[in-house]
Amino acid sequence: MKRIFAVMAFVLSISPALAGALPAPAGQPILTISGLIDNTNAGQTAVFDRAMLDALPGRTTTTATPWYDGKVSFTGPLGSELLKLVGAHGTMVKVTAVDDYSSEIPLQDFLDSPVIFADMLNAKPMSLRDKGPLFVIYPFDIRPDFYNEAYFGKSVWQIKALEVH
Ligand SMILES: Nc1nc2c(c(=O)[nH]1)N[C@H]1C(S)=C(S)[C@@H](COP(=O)(O)O)O[C@H]1N2
Ligand SMILES: [Mo]
Repeated sequence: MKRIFAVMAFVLSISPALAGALPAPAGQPILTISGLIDNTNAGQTAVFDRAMLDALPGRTTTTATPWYDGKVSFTGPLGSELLKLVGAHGTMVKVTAVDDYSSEIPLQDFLDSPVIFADMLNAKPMSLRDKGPLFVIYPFDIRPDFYNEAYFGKSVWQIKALEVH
């Protein structure tokens, strides 16, 4: 029993030190995450440059799309890994683009399937003109049932911010 209390005291004492321990970006920030997150590096928010995003486990999704000619390849960090890194809790992620278009994506979508925040198109960094710097890409290659208007609407391009709520 004494041992259990000792372990609990240890866990309680390290958790405040871990919360918020996210390194600040060295490069130009391209994404800001706010809302229900435990780990921050800029006030109440977590900001990311491309290198921080590319350091996360990712995926390449090769698929036809409504937006480009023929099959293209998208590469970027897994949404699940990004949201885990910031300690996201809650139920929804509001994804906002530079044109202020936004879409609400259930947090569960990121846990159920390998949705990525693509930052590369055909292995090259995605420019704003190519719908970069970040584009939500559902795994249309392994989930053809996602290939419909409901998921196209969640496929936000030119992303600048996420708000977890
Ligand atoms: N940044 C941004 N992403 C966006 C949109 C937008 O207006 N801006 N429209 C969304 C909607 S509602 C859909 S259905 C698809 C539309 O793609 P399309 O206009 O090429 O058909 O992109 C989604 N992603
Ligand atoms: Mo749409």
